[in-house]
Amino acid sequence: MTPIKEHDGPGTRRLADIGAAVIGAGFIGTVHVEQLRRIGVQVRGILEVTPERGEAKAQALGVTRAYPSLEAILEDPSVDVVHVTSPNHLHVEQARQILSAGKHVICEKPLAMTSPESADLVRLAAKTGLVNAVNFNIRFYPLHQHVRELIADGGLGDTRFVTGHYFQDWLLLETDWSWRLDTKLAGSLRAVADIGSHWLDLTTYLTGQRVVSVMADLTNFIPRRAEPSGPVEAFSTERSTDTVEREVATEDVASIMLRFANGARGTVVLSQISAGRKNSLQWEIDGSIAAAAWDSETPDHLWLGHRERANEILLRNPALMGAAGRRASALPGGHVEGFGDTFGAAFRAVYADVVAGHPADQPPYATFADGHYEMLVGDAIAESSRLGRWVDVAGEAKAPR
Ligand code: SOE
Repeated sequence: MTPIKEHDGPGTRRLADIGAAVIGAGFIGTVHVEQLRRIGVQVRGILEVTPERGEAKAQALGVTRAYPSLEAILEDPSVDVVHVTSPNHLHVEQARQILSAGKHVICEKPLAMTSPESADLVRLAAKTGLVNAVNFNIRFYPLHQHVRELIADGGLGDTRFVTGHYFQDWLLLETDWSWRLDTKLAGSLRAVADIGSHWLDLTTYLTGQRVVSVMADLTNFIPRRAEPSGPVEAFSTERSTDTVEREVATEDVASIMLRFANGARGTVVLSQISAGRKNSLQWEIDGSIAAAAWDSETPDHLWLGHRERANEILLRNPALMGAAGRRASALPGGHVEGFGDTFGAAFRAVYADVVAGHPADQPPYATFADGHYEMLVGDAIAESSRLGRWVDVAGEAKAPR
């Protein structure tokens, strides 16, 4: 594992001095806690919806403190960074308070409920000069770090066609429930905001090309669902049999055509109701001289396609990857790195800036500005589906015809 660069010089913080607190200790919040420990950051405590739930989760995670409130976190001088893994509707206010209190922030995606809110957060973050990140962790599969360098160095030629999918089945049944189905807690987009944002951020990151125009069709197949009493964690099948019927209108599936800034075209299809697909993200990037493809179910394998010689499979191996791929790798080749490891690799990049005391000029991790851009893409997708025509992403130059 590449050590986080700790700058020499007077007054420089060391990673071991840095403290973090995590808001939310559900499925994803727990991964945050575990991966922070993995990279050597002190987890000072967690905050949950109630003090009792916080105490129980702190006990289960072996975390010393269950904070009673966000204010208590912000008053703790031993906390330098706060991770926000609460439901979407809390992201903006919590991130605003964290930045205003002078602490760095890592927020789960999507950054906000609306793009005006995310724009405000971008302005506040820039004003404070604090490290601000959105956890688009999938960038940090080591092979993705390698592919970004490969494409930037012309390894595939010009990017022409970008395709793929992100399929899950955890919301297939009418009895499946998540706060993400409630627009008051999650926002007006669901599959697009929850998993489409990952795929769109990732392909933009890998190709270095922004999506500038979209043509989308969003569809809901399950208009009524049974909401159980009490909290339900993502992918959990444990729930109360005491339920209330709820109307749900947000999209179960999405079909989206894409135009990229350099004239490349693409399509992505999203679904949270595809039986047997537990968390299946696939992409293929077809360039003018070669192609590459990846499947999240075999994350250490990179397919490389050629016209005039045999195709290849690169098995993640620091010895065979570029500097970025090596930096993101924690284990030698053949020792598969997975979903949770990407959080550690992402946090190593973020905390290198925390140790430095400010964001790098062009951070490898997603910043609030990247999170805001994904909100604008979401706006264009929603409008395109409503109008039934191509819609440009606000602020982006038109794609070449
Ligand atoms: C549910 O769709 C979810 O937990 C997402 O919210 C995460 O971002 C994704 O990494 C796994 O699935």
